[in-house]
Amino acid sequence: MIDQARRLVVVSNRLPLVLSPGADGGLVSKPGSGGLVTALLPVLRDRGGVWVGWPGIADHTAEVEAALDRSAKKAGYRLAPVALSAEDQAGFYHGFSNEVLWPLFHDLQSLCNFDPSYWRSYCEVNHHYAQVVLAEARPDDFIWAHDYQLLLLAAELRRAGFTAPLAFFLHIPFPPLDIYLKLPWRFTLLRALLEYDLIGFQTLRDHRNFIQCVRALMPDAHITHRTRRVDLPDRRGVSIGVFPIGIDAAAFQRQARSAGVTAAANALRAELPQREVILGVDRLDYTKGIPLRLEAFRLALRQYPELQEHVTLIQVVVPSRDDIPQYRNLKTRIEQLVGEINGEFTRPGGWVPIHYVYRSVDRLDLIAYYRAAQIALVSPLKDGMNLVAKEFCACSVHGDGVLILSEFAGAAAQMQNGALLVNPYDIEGMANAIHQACTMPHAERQARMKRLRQGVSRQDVFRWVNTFLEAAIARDLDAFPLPPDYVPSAEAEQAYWDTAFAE
Ligand code: ADQ
Repeated sequence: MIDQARRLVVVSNRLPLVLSPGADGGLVSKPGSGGLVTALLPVLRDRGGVWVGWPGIADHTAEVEAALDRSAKKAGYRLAPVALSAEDQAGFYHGFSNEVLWPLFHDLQSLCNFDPSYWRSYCEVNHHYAQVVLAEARPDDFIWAHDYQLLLLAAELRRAGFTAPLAFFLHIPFPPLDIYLKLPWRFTLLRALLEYDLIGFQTLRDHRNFIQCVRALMPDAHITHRTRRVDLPDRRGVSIGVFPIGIDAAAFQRQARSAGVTAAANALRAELPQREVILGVDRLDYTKGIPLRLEAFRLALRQYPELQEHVTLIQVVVPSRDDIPQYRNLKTRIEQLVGEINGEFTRPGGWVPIHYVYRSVDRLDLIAYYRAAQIALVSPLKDGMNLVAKEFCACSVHGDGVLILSEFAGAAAQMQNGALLVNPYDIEGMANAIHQACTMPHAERQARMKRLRQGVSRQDVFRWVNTFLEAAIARDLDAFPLPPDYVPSAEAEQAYWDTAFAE
């Protein structure tokens, strides 16, 4: 069982809220968005503890402290801000985190900008986070760092003489050796990461890639316990685990059944009568595969004209990182494709094939979209997990939704028995999957969705946190069952193509 007495110190790039100057000159606090916040908020609220991170504002003033204290009182745990200058943000966050690690770890090395000044800033800012942790932490706290912005945090803490156990969870994928090797700072980074005592990955794929890198780049590392432990000559062993993240499934289900969401979903459906509603929901990000998805939808409409006027794609895109040129270009590309497709197929006074929503929608509106849709099209080029896939299933309360899911989303390993898996680079395959989903018999939809909903409920976020904390305390991962793996099978692919072309 988890030692409930241990206080939890969560360290992540951002605090789970954003402060910004309000119209009256004071500070406004807004809840943050994104997978990490969605996953951890309910847990810290229940256990109590400290969350260390950047508060979303450059100046660190008494006013910021006061605003955080007010929010912390409401939230039930302490918020410890890390002050980052605009220059830090540019080099550490926009630079190294989002122009080097993000594309590299999603296998998109050609999008990387390996600017050495970004690396220096990343080292300095990780040092800075370590200083705040040192000021906050008590010796018996449980310190849990999150994600690719903090790969060097443990090494910085160790350098300062900190000896308590440190755990880390990587929310994004870990790349295979050939891609990781492109990183100019590959040895330093890998060695620094091994200063954590527990490293958690989303999937066996990421675990395999990591072990492959350790084997190749660190000949002095001794890998044991069925690759779940790495020993180095100069330090104690590091546990390497796989913990696929979940969602607060019960909360999504409850909200999806609420009167407000039911009314909003019915209103959406009333606007699109007799139509199959396909939903895409993504942060604006080139890893999410939005342009290829739109091309697949266009191909489905061309190849299966019977879908025209019977299918509507609602694509919600949440603005993100729009100060990075690649993201602005992506936005333009999406708008262009939406325009082209609507231009080609829209019927005068009637059907518009794509409804494009470019804004952050609030949670209940998002759930209403999930509930109103019969099909979710989740096709990232690569994704650590992808919570949208799980949220859609939790909200499909009538049990007849169809999930089309990229085989390169971490979620594919757990959801392969219910979802229609697609290769997001294969436009024809995706177009066929759209057709298959639209024409799937009701009984098959229900059987698939039942399996998906059971999995999402069972493997929820509370179980994820509990398992991670138990693993951190046990330090021996042999007792922890490994989650399912996903590797495409030639037989399944052949069977798929045989069915796709059978008349
Ligand atoms: P993200 O890249 O942010 O997370 P994802 O897992 O899809 O990706 O999570 C997106 C989250 O944003 C979902 O919880 C969703 O509800 C929320 N969201 C979507 N649309 C929204 C909107 N309009 N307004 C507000 N919130 C919205 C990273 C990794 C993923 C990994 C998660 C969790 O990149 O691979 O699954 O962390 O570990």
